[in-house]
Amino acid sequence: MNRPIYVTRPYLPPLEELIPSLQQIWDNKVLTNGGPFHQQLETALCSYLGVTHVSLFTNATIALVTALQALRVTGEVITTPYSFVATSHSLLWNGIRPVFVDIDPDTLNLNPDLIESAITPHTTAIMPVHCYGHPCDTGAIQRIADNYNLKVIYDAAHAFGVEDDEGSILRHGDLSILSFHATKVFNTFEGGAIVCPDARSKTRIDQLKNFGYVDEVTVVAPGINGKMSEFNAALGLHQLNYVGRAIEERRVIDRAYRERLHRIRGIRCLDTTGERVPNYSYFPILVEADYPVSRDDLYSGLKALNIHPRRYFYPLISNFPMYKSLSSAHPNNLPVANSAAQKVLCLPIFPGLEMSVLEEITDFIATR
Ligand code: T4K
Repeated sequence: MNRPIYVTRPYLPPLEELIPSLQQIWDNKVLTNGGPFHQQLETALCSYLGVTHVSLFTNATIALVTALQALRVTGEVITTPYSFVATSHSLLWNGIRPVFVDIDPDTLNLNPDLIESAITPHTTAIMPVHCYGHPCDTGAIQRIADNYNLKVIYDAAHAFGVEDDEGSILRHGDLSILSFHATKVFNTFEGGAIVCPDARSKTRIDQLKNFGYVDEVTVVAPGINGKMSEFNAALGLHQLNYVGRAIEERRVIDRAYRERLHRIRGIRCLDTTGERVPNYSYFPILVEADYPVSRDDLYSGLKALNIHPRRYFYPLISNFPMYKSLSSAHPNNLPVANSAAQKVLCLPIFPGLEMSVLEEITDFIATR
């Protein structure tokens, strides 16, 4: 396989399949603002994901910002430091103070047992992340939210297609946000969506992503421009035909990694027991203290072979300059997250990754 080997590569449908859709866009000259491909992709995603309402966005970051605005979230929001920085940036963009709570050592998701003690009179919502597509403890989080009258917005950027025993995990909470970035299981180059439970919420979200316009002369809120273009939507419709196959290829890779890594002392793979239908979006390993070399030595060793794993999520969000002065960002408050950020390495996983390369990676890990 051609080097370099990246942590992920986007899956793309055959180019010739796209041409008729592009021709249609060229013919009808509707390029954006809720055109026919946009409508079709929303409908197709509802059916694929088993949800009732989807509002497409230009990316997940703008969708997160809009979701908070849609629910009129203010004050303080409890969230995880162990995520991509977009999660808490969406709070700052709304003038909301993030309150970081530590993660569970097994799932690396927000630890529900620690949420209650972080609630103050200013808390209005919880923003957990289904990290690597592994479901949060949605039942425990909802019980706390109900007790304290808090909203729950799930950052489900990694969780396309993931199901628990009762269906899509996107049904949990008040809103869930998906990312369709090039690096995700399902991509529209750039893109994202808000999954919402009812038509009323979708109408408000659709207005907020279109500058707050209700009609030609009425603007009800300082909305943003978060609309997905017709090109991205058309691409998404074609991708949807292949995503099942792409996830199956990921499953085979996930299984091969687990089989080859589970006997190596000091290497821990995360469980996927929380989901009935996983999506294998990432393959994180934790390099523990009894492994012969440090995580960073392993990382550099693989890079020297032109193989590029990633340390998602290092540095921790709470250690970035715009967050580290928050009292909840102190490392003493977040021991599990700080430790995970020092140990994690996400190995390459994507459709088309050759078994010989996977074996080279696992052999290298086994022989340090
Ligand atoms: N919430 C969570 C929990 C997230 O993880 C993210 C994004 C968001 C919210 C926000 O979603 P968006 O607003 O992006 O929709 C990447 C992605 O840019 C980002 O979307 C993703 N999470 C994050 C975890 O990873 P980088 O800076 O690591 O990406 P980059 O460019 O280094 O790409 C990683 C590898 O992927 C490259 O080494 C090669 C490969 N690649 C990448 C691109 C862009 C390709 O092969 N082709 C490509 O076009 O952030």
